[in-house]
Amino acid sequence: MGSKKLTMESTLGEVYDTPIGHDVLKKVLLQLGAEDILITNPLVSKIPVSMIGKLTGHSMGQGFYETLINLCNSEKKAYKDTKHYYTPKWWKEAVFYQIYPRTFCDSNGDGVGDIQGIIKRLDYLKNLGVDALWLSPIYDSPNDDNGYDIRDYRKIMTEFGTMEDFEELLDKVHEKGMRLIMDLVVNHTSDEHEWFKDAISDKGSKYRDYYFIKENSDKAPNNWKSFFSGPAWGQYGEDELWALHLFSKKQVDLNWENAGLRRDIEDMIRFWLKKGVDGFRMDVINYISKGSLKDGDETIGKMFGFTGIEHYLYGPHLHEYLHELHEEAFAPFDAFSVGETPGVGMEMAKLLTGESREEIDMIFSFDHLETPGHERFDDYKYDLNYYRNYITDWMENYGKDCWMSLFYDNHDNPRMLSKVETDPRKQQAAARLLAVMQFTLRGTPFIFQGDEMGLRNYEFTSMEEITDVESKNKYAELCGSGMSEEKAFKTILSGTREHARVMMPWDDSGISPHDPHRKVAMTQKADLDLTEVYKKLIALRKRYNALRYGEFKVLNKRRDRFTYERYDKNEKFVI
Ligand code: ISL
Ligand code: CA
Repeated sequence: MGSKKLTMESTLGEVYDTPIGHDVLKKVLLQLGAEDILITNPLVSKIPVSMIGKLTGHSMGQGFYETLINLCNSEKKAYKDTKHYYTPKWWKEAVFYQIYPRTFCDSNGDGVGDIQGIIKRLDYLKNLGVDALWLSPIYDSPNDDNGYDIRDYRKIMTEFGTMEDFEELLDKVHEKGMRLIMDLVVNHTSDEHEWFKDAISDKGSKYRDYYFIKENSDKAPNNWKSFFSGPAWGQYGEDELWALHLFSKKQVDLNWENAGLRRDIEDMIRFWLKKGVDGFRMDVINYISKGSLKDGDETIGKMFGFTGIEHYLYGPHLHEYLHELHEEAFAPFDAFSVGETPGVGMEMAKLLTGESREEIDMIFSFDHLETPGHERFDDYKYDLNYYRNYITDWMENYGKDCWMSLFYDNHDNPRMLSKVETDPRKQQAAARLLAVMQFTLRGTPFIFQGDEMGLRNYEFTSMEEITDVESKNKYAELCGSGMSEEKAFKTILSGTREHARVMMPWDDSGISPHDPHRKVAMTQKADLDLTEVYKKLIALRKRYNALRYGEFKVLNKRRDRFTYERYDKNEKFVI
């Protein structure tokens, strides 16, 4: 791959040859609903960058090209895969299970899931074949974003229990030979965190520089947009100072350029690792390095929905900060890390997870969650031919230095099964198909709570049933822009994260008697329970090396077909 400096006159092929150019162009095509054949086509690859607009039928501003070229020049060398085998690691062999504690299991009937509820279900999880648990945040929080707005990193959320409950959970998990990872939310804190309170009220506070705080003025410091609607700047405190919040107004972004902040974060991570936690899932970790606070390019903003994103999606110090975290916090404990990295493509992923880079172990890539040209709030049927192409690309090209995660669902998305197949008569087959791929492809499977019970989307009937801040803000925004309430609600229904946050339908005690959605989930489980299928597939994966570390070869990928081989020296599976 090229190493000369790119300019506006460089060709698309040259851009595509740089790791960032590769990922950005792929993402642009995905967003536009086009195929990447376009770029690999020899004719197209000779076209200069400044012609992309013509090629795609979109008019791009000058800023778009400049940003693209600058990003490409910031990282010209692709990651080189040097290995011929996969280094064995426990987390490559493990099956993970994500728990969203609020709706997993309620042990005391107050309507909120809790830590004792999780303890109650450990035998169930062990039995399923699960090796490791990922808990969505359980820290003290005012719950503007259900715990992703942390008020105190070293305290347990009162509704979920106490530190003793947590230690009991951790002990029991370990006693059963399982592992536990926590959620690490360090791109932002709650605006109720002590650091922020101090920072906003006291000009001389050392914490003022822990955030992006700017003097009061009539205009926000830049045009960046929040992921949860509206501008990414809010005004806080008596002096109405501006502070950056990429997510809700109560989630203020931390300034990672401040070395004191980085030391405090490392210290907090070690606090949990000393307790025996086995690692972390790192929330939006690729957003932590904010390059400059310059205005975002409007074309990029329109295309991706979030103006400003090019300044922090893959910021200038990202690798440096991750390596530092690795050295200071993770490595001494041999702890595991998986980064949540929205917008990161395969080449960037290699640079983040390549073994010799010593940054993070694995990432969650999200490009398979919607088919090209669609976004989460569209109502459409997912075409699995796209997933087949996507996953084949990763299987063939991610390399032996890197390892991927395999998942369809999490707490931020509607259920994949509902997207893939809406005909109830075919859902059983579709669910099995998804499961077979998840446990026989190469990578670490992450089950999201309820996948194994065949849970699907929930037919919410009004906005009153929707509690999620993202959906509520988006609804208000849509209605504010002139959309009818009915249409706005339909849009929310297609994409709301609430689908994944319905109380789990346990069929004995441990269910919230107050939960209005429970009945539906119980019916869904009753007609599509997959726990036995999951058990068998997990057991198979555990038994055969070929299914874990084996090679992958596509046999048939004609339309609506996907046949592949997994094999090693001794074993061979045709799937
Ligand atoms: O980037 C996005 C839109 O393209 C979002 O999907 C965003 O990356 C995602 O919502 C980030 O999720 C994580 O951080 C959020 C939290 O609300 C989510 O629950 C969490 O998984 C803020 O902490
Ligand atoms: Ca409870």
